[in-house]
Amino acid sequence: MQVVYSPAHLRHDPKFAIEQSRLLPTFEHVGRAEAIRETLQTDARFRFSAPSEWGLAPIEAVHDAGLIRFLARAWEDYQVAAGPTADVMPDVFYRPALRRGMGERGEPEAVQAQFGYWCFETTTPLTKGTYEAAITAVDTALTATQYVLDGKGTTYGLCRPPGHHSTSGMYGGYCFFNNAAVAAHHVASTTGTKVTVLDVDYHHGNGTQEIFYDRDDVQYVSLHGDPARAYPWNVGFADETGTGRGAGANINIPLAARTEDDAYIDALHSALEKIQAFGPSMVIVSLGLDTFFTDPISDLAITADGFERQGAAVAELGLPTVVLQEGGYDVAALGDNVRRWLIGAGA
Ligand code: Q9C
Ligand code: ZN
Repeated sequence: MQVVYSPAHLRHDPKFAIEQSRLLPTFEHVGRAEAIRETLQTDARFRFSAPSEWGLAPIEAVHDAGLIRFLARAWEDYQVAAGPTADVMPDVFYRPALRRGMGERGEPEAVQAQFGYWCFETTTPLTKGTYEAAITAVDTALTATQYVLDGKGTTYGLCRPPGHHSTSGMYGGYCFFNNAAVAAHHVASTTGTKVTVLDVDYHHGNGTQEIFYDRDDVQYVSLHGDPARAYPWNVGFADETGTGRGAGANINIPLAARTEDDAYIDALHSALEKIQAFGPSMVIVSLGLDTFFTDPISDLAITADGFERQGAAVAELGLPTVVLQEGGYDVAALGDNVRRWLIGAGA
């Protein structure tokens, strides 16, 4: 199986974040992607190649120009405005109720305030090289997608930073650009065919849902920890099914705490039936391994065998498939869990 990887992810190098009211080392760090790379490189099933450059146009087709401009310059601007610091995070959030009845003012002038305008939470530091890393994660997704369009079979894009929490106009949840959404829009718009994003990360992909919520050419199907008890809290409920032309093309399957392999695979099969009924030309998998039973920030109970069964179930669809890396934070097990999922998918 082809793997697309770039060391450019090392340039996104966050050290700490405020998570659950504690100042903690980041769960999302450079060691994650390096652990996956090392494991896959020891297995002759996997062949590595570097991403090619796709430029900004595919990103601009999905994200607000203002968000892209902000991410490109905000770290440097902050150094000038607020003094030198490695990890930059918002400390004041703009929320519309602050100006209720007074009208919107748009993006604030001061960079310190812009962070809280474009970012929705406190676990996603912007570092010196984050923008370049995030651009390369999109290039990785698009290059993996191109391999699949070219008929080279199921391909894995080792994207880091991940993407599925980033909406058209906000970043957060360890994500900057929505790699899977950029790839899905690219395929739908350039081929005129339907595409499904199947999201098996523990967390609901609120960004991907938002980007495609009113569209009938991209279906979003997600299995995840119920947002009644899990991040991202505000989005991901079963009654969110899409709007307008997109009505029926958004499918959320919230799962109970401690869900094990058998119950997960049952839920996955019902998701796969919805995909078959939609009739996409391609499936883009948002692959999270944070459903693993020892993951430090999640509460499902999937095993390595369960991951292989997930990959096999998706492969049974018989559709061209791109697999893009999202979450997974038990770093000691992460490489092998990815490997098992991809073996299930036919590596
Ligand atoms: N105790 C991805 O997996 N913090 N993002 C959650 C849970 C943020 C996860 C706190 C989780 C973001 C790509
Ligand atoms: Zn996740």
